[in-house]
Amino acid sequence: MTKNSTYFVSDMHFGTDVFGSSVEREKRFVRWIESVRGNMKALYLLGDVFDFWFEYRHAVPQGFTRFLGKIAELSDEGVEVHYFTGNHDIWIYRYLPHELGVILHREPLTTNIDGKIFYLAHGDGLGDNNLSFRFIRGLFHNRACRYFFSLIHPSFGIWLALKWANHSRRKEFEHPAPYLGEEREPLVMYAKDYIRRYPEIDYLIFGHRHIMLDLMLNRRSRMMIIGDWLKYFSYAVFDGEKLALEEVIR
Ligand SMILES: [Mn+2]
Repeated sequence: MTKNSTYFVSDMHFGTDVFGSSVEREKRFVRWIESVRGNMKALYLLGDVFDFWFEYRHAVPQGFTRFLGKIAELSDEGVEVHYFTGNHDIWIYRYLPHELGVILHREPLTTNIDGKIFYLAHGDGLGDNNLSFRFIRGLFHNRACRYFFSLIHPSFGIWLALKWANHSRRKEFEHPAPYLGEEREPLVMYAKDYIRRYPEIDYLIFGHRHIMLDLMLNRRSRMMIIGDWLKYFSYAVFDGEKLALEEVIR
């Protein structure tokens, strides 16, 4: 079988058990990869793969063995794997690209896949003017903050980070932000504005919002928010002709 499909997936948040066992989600992810790898030519991980990740000079967080192994296997056999940082795993540097052979993206990417123009991004910070979110995002991207965090002993630093991440996960779980509709949802507004400036874009694909949305913006451009692996176990697939938003069955 020729490999002709490109897959997009995001927001697995591996490492958090707030929505059920992370290891179980990882096993399910690996089963899904196995079920589609026969026609997978490229895989785009669109951010928040890990609930928390930090690279110390000579150490990385424990866990994720099945996921990391499967990604390494894919890239070793020639599948192109792209890794976008999200807002939970921005501190990715040399280790994952070097160890797994993934192509790292810190910014949105416009790319041609089988003749169609795709705009790909995690989606955090796009069209969203929430001040406290922007402040925290700025802090996380600050080099000095990262440096000082790296000086804290990992046993304490990772514990602290996971505790905080779990706190925000729990908040999201209890009060999920509802879809605000086409006129008010920040990512939709952002996409509409973006295609006014770049009308050649065929597909805009985002993660981050933990909702499933498939929306025609005009006769040419279509946007998708591809859900997550906490509630939906969803992904998008482009077979060279059509783009579909799907949920994993088992
Ligand atoms: Mn997320």
